[in-house]
Amino acid sequence: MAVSLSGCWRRDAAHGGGKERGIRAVARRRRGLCGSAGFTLLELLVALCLSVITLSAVYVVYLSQQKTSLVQEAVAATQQNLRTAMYFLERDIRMAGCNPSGSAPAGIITASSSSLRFTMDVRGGEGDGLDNDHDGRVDEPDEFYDGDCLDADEDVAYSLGDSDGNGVSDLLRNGVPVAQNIEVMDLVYLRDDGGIAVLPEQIRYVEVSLVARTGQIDRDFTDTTNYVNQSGTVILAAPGDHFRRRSLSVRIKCRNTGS
Ligand SMILES: [Ca+2]
Ligand SMILES: [Ca+2]
Ligand SMILES: [Ca+2]
Ligand SMILES: [Ca+2]
Repeated sequence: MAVSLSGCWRRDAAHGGGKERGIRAVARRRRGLCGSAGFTLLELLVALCLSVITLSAVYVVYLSQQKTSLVQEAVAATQQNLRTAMYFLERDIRMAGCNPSGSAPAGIITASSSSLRFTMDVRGGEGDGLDNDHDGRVDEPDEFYDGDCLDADEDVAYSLGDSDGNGVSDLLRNGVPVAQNIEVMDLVYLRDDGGIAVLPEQIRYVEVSLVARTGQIDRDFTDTTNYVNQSGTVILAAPGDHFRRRSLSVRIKCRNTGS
């Protein structure tokens, strides 16, 4: 009997054990199903870390590109200042001493390595009612001169000065700024044969060398360049600061002066 009961218990136990295994299997399958539909905490943390790393990399690239763009804009503005300064200087110096009538006191008045003043007769005859070129017709379009250097823009002086008070010199034309942040203007005067002119009336060429700099510093850059003129003379020794600079040097021929 005992053996029989024991056998039933084992059968029941065996039967019940099968149910339990079935329940556990179902639970495992459910857990499996739940696992495939969601994320574990570890997976979320890994995804979060990857997102932070990716966003950080994107932000660094963005900052780098923004800085590069700002530097390029500053350098472009500096180059534009340089071109503007040279445009004015070339335009006016070519006309220095212009004296079609032969009676105007036109010529180079003062010439130093950092400033220049000259006169020319290029205005006044257009509407003065006179036949300035003595060809029988009064006030023609090409009758621009009148034998004096007293009209507007006939007495021109170039120098450097800090017109806006930002600590950097600007190119001044008759005291009026025409180009900002021109740090150096170096002027060399030559005779017609290329030798150094020692008198204003000898000046046939003016070698103009300009150095312009950016308005803001670039902390990742240090300027170690020695800036020289066409003769090789240093006009600005390596500043060692964080401003970017551009230079330009041109030999300008004075059509109306020199020997
Ligand atoms: Ca006239
Ligand atoms: Ca005339
Ligand atoms: Ca005149
Ligand atoms: Ca200035």
